[in-house]
Amino acid sequence: MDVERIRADFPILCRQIYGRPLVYFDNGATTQKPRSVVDAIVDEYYSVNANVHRGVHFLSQQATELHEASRETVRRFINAKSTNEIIFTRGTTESINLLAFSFGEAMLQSGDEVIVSVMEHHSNIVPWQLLASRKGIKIKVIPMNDKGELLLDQYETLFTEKTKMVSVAHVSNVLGTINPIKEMIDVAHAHGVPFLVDAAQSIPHMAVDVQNLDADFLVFSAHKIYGPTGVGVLYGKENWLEKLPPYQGGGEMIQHVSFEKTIFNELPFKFEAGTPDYIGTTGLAKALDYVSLIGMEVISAYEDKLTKYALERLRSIPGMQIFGESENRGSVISFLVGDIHHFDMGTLLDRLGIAVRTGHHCAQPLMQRLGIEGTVRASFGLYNTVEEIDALVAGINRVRLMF
Ligand code: 7TS
Repeated sequence: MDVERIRADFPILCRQIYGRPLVYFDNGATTQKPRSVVDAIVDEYYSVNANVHRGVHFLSQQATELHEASRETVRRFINAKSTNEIIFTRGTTESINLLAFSFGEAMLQSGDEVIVSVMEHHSNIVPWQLLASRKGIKIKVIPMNDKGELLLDQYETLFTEKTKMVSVAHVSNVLGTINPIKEMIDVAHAHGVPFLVDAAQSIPHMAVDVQNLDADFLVFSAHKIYGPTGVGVLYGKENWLEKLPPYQGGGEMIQHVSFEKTIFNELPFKFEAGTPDYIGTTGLAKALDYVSLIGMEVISAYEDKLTKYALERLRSIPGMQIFGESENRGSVISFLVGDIHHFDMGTLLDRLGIAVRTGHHCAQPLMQRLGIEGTVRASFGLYNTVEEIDALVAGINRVRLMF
């Protein structure tokens, strides 16, 4: 992988921050965008823009074709069986809310149980809690060991005849743990329970195949995979989505409306009320084209090398404590150094042009489990380099000497 050529595709990487070259290590929060994505968005606004699905006129048809071609690009990227299984949303959070609402309405009754894990992002906790307060369901939590690995034997014991859904992150946004999601899906299916994969932190870093995983539902955000903000995906097996009621009402999701009765549209439109972000979906498709051209396996291998190097270098820093020591891990590294507050570390690294995230990373229950308030988090993307990791290590050492 020619990382310098890749970097040249991302104009923002040329920026100087406080007179130093930007080192962008906040990819877990959002990624930077290649020129091809931004250009596609600008081009569509300048030359194609019209509302989709409703117009007989030329531009509307062209915009609709682009929008539906993007759905096909997403289908191919995650190897779904049909474009009917690809619902466009605003992002991971909306995808999970959509499913929790819709699945909850149709399938759950008071006393039913949903299983999540201790390392979930708030977006995969709070929608189920809202459902819990509305429907009286119970949330059960898969615990982990001190290395940040889920305890699979305990997971198995959580199932009862009341279990109706399992919803777990593929990769932890704090620990970097890659959960054995395929194995976990098999266990859920053995109990006749569907499984939702939160792929927000896996989709940018590895090949994800919904048929191979046999995932019932899978969600992700475009902005974490070099695409635009405001767009995301809910994948669902067609036989599940057929059974579920709409999430929101409005245009696009209906076939016919009278004041007596409304007939809902077919999949996937049943779940897409209102004007979709059809320009955003073009941006998402361009981003998927971009990473596909490099190859997800190539990206995975490169980031793996980078992460191993970073872990080795970081571990050599006196007082370094890394949270998440799973064997199977992605390119997210959370740490604390001595008793330096994560916020101080982040602020001082920023002065050196290094962008890291600090805080609880929207995973407060996990922070509780770890017995800390927050961490510093460096998360890598395909354009990061070994030299940037050296700059991070030098930066941390500099901050360390100041305290
Ligand atoms: N699930 C996981 C595992 C995530 O990491 C995130 C965002 C979400 C869900 C929500 O995604 P959204 O696009 O709907 O916001 N994670 C982070 C993060 O780690 N720092 O900022 C956002």
